[in-house]
Amino acid sequence: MTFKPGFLWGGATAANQCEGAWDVDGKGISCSDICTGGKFGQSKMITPVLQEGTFYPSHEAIDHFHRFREDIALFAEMGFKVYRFSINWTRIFPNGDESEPNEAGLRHYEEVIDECLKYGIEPLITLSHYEVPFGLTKKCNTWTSREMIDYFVNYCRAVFTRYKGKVKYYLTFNEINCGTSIMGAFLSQGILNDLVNPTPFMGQPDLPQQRFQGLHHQFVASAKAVQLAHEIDPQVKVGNMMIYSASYPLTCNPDDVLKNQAYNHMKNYFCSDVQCRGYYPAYMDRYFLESGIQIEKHPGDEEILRAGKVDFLTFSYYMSSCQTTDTSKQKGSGNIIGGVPNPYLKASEWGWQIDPKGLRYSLNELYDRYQIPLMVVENGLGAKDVIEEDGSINDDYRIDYLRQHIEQMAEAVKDGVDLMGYTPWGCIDLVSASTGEYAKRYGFIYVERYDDGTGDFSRRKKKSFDWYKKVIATNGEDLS
Ligand code: BGP
Repeated sequence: MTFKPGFLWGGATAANQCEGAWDVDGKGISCSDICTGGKFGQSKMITPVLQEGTFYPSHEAIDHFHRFREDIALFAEMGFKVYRFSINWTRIFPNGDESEPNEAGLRHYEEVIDECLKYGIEPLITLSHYEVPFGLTKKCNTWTSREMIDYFVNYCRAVFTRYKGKVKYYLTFNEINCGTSIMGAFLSQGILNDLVNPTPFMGQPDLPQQRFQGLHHQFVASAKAVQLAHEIDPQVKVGNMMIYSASYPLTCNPDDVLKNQAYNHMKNYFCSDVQCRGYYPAYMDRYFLESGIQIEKHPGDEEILRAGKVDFLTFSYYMSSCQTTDTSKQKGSGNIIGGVPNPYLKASEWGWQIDPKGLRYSLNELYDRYQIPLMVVENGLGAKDVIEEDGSINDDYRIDYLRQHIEQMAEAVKDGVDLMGYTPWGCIDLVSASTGEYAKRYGFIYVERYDDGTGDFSRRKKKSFDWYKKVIATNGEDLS
């Protein structure tokens, strides 16, 4: 058997993309709640003042808040061993800075956790998944400010204390290294410099000084959360989470090789180096110096980082790209990762280049670098699904994608990688993080909800549902 006994097979979601119920039970507004819908090639908008009559996908999402029992029952039917979901910070602390938590919010997630445990499903909780309280954007421009560390730790304390004994696995910040890119300023860190006018999601003027200072505050907050979790419950394991996109030099020209190394340092390794090793990597000094970025660190921060190293490393893996200094090469059309296309790979409809072998390569690179357990907590194919006349959804393209990635995970395990589990993204259809669409579907379960706001939220199994059930039942041996 390739995958170890107890391998954590499951699926992943995020609160803002599936829950809806955006203002129920005292929930505050989160940054995702002020984003309109969009589509590939047409950016969603950030509207600091909510507009009457505008469609905000997160407000109802797929109504998982009210239907979590039905959804978890379906996950259990597939045999999930783990369900990765996030807690929406604004359900617990509506504005983000209150001293006491909102009991209704805590109770809701307790019910979700209990529902998982009822089926023997391990909850894996992301503490912050693109859901920064908008109240904190208004108060202190979120992670640009050091105050955020205390707000986050206070929130974590409420969560760790309440779910002690029930939850064994937490992740601090979803795709924390998104903050090394322009897109991460608002999506990941909640930074917004114009609180009046609507701004295109990808069009906010970029201030790298803010993002990198924000990352420093997140590193310290994450390290404090790791220590706090261990203090409250020594059984708990806390991981980091990053977006990992394998990157190759386009040619063996040493210029391309060096450019690729610099890309990897910045995008793929900077954050995990800090969170797994407990200190800043030397290569960032030169970048900061040459970019005029000054990170304000407080006395004691270095000790905190060292003492708050993560127990395991998790990452999302969707695609890969190439780097070159040849300016005649066209950039890829994918909307998240830069770089130029790899001529050996095909892309999804959204321009994400599909590269299963890159997952094996990535797992080996990461395990060799950090020597701690790894988990793939997002992977999947965003695609348009069609309901046939007989009601079936034959998503063979998704099965092929997942099969090829699982095959490569198995190779990586044989290579010696310590892999804990696998939670494909959007195990139930939900709202896209980058484009705000429903049309980009990832799930084993189809949700009748569409970009024009129609649909009755009903659920139906896709062909991939039974396929994944078999994969789990055979612990990844039968991928046919
Ligand atoms: C990751 C995010 C998820 C998720 C996924 C797919 O970046 O952590 O929240 O949405 O990507 O991306 P998208 O929804 O843009 O297709």
